Amino acid sequence: MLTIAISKGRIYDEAMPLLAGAGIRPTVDPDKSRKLILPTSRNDVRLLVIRAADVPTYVEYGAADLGIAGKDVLVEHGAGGLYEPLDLGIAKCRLMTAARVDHRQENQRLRVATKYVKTAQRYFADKGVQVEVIKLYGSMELAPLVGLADCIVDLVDTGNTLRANGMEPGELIMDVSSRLVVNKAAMKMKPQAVAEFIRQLRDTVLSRAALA
Ligand code: PRT
Ligand code: MG
Repeated sequence: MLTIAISKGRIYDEAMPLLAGAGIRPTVDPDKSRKLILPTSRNDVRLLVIRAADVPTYVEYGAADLGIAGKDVLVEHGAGGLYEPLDLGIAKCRLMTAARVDHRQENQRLRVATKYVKTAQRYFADKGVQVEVIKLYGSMELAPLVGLADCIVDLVDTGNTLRANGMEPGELIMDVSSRLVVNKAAMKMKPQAVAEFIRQLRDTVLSRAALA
């Protein structure tokens, strides 16, 4: 049995056509069911539907053999315990700093609101900028509007969310896309099943890239 961890929403929606290329189609719709373990058209494959930030944890501990997660999540988690054999080229965006269009720094030490605490700390430390990082769990764009922070570190795709809130992108921290991650023990315990799955997924990703 291969167990694949994935999050609902944009990653799930964009990954399904790729999994279909490996003959994997969930037989239950996660938006219509409360099931967290989804059976698939392949008897030897099941999906775990979990929060995006939890995917590396399930894979690292071997509760899932494989997972699909954004590079943002993997960098923040620290991907040391995982193999990352494949860039799936889906759910693309950029991790950026952003501030109010009329930004004035209110605080002596730059205050940065983000859910990417470690990544933000490392980024500013590398630049030699002293910051105070404030951990949030979502809606980072609000923080500078109400004086909680001078700027944010968040994902940007179209920029519409920033614009709608009187903010603008600043510096690029990293380009983000979703990656396949693999538990290191699974690679040794189920080498054939894992290698075959990676190969099928890579073929699908490459043929899609050739069409694009
Ligand atoms: O939503 P939930 O709290 O359950 O968890 P999550 O936010 O971690 O999950 P989800 O499904 O929203 O995001 C999962 C992954 O999708 C992220 O880890 C990224 O790798 C990837 N991804 C790609 C994005 C975006 N694009 C994206 N645009 N994740 C979030 N956004 C958000 C962004 O945070 C901001 O609020 O969309 C908004 C910006 O979009 P634009 O188009 O307005 O710029
Ligand atoms: Mg979200």
